[in-house]
Amino acid sequence: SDVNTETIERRSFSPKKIKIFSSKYSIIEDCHEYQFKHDPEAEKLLPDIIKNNVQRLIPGDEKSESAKRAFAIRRNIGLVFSGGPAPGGHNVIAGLYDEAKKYNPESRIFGFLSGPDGILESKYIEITQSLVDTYRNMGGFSMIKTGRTKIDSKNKMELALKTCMELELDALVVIGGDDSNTNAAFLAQQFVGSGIKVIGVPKTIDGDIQVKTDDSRILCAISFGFHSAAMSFSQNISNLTTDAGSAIKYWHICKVMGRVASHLALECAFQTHANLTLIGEELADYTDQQRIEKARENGTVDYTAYGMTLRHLSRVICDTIVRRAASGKNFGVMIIPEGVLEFINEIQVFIIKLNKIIAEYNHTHDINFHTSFPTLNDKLEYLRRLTRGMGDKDKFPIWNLRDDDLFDQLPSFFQEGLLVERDTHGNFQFSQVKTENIIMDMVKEYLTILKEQGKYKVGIEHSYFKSTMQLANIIPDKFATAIFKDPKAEYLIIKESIISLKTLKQALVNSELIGSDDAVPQSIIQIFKKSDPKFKTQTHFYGYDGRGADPTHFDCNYTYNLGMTAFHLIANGATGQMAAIRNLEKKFDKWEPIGIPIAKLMHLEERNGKLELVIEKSLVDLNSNAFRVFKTLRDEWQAAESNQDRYRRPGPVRFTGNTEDDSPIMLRLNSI
Ligand code: FBP
Repeated sequence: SDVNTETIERRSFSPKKIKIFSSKYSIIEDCHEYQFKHDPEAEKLLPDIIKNNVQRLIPGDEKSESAKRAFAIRRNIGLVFSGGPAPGGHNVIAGLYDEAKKYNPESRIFGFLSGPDGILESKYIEITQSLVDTYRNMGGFSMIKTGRTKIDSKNKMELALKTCMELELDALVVIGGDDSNTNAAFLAQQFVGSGIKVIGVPKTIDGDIQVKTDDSRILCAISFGFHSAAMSFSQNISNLTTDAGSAIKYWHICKVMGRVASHLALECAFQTHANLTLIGEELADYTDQQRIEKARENGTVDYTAYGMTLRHLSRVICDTIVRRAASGKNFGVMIIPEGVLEFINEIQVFIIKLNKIIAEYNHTHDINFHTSFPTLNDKLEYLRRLTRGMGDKDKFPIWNLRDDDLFDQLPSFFQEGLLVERDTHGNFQFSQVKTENIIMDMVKEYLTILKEQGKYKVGIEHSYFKSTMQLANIIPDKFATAIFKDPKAEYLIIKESIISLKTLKQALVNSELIGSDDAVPQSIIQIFKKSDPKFKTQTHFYGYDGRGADPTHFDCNYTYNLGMTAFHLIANGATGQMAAIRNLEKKFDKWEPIGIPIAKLMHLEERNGKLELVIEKSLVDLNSNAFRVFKTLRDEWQAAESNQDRYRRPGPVRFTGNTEDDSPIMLRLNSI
């Protein structure tokens, strides 16, 4: 059969319901205590929804006739997935469907197919009970599929309105990330006259939709799908820590998704205690104090001293590798966030410049940049023409000889990566760039230098080495030499940076471990050979697999309640709001369904070379508890000075039982 027991159990699992959803009706209460500093541009572009407040759903009067009427209306509700899949999406549909049918079995729910294209092309299906039951608590967005089309032009807005009017929709629910919720706000504004409500739902495994008020009160701690993806990645990474410590010959390099923010990498670090985890936001925050001071003394500012360079990053990574090797561990597990390059100053400059060049080209020519210049060479030639003052140089003074020079030094696969087509929202597509190879190539280069300098050596197990050396030190020399010949030789090889058999012999003679006429004993040659490190890596990408994982218990409950929240917001007449659950970081009985005004979350951001009004992404906050705890513990996880690794086993993704953590570790730390 195609259906196993796990699937049957999943389908029959009933998520918990927040208490308010057991009351007969809900009403909306405006919460004026939550304020946001919004962008003035949002007032201009979204005048009808910018005044929305945060809304809390509270129990309504059970005897109220008007509430009874409002809830019992027969409604048509459309819903659409937008952007990358995220575990739990089907439960949003289930929550909305169950609630809509509960109040009026005649209500109809339509699912637009393949993302926003389904709205533009009027392609949809009616969601039925059996469809909902087939997909309850199941991962992916396969029920109605998804897509990344943006409804941005006047024409597309009109097409969207036409489809929704033809279907006589009362409301449209957009289940998507920051860009899709941005889209939801613009649709809500566009639909004002039609009476069709638009509600957003915060989805993305990247976890970068988090909403805080001006005074830092958390309204939405994380988007749905994050926990499941993090748990799925973590299980795989944890398996690799076991492999690394067993085979003792590989560094496993794990790139984890998160187009920009490093939340997933941080959560995986907490879940697995991998030896090294890079957090992009921290790299951007780095400052080179010496260079800053030097420039200050000269009365100048050295802009390159702010933020970490690629070269410096490779040094930081090498430091961990070398230190672990010195205590006998020439293996380990490293987590690299997919979007790390976004935080490297020199790369970010390239991305912005190339975004502008490509956007300008598309704007001034009838043909798309990538169609005009299909191969990498064509593209490079075009850039060179700009620097030589040919082509459209006047229009693109931003690309100069220095850029050309620096760009030339990059490996061609990376040049190609930097020139890949932007997505429909104008985002750079990091998932298509082999970030891990760029970084690891530089690491390998530097390790070779360190090896030549005798600084990268494999020591023997730390505790053994330490205890025998301690013993050797307290035993009189003449006995020590006889008894501890090998450890002493080892000590020489490691600490005295012996890098060739010739210098080894000299060092042994100088330390009187052998006579000048003696041959170097085989046992010592073996130690020397063992200490000669080979840096071997295996790279892995954890992304699409976690996006397609089944939802965790946390995400099953979270998304089902989000679906119900979306219905109650609609029933109460809300529009331009994002359904959310407050207190997610606390125990379930504290969860509270709310609506968040999307327009107030907007700011101006560079997209496709222009400034656009979009929802601000939430990045890892370096002052958060979670990051501070990570900083305190990461040295222990690196285990450079001990032979005991501190790996943690998070176990598999589950939706029931006691083995899975209740919620992301990051969330629990931030709520302390
Ligand atoms: P959303 O923001 O749409 O949820 O997508 C996030 C993500 O999973 C990123 O982590 C990743 O960079 C990107 O999607 C990959 O997208 P694509 O499916 O277009 O390759």
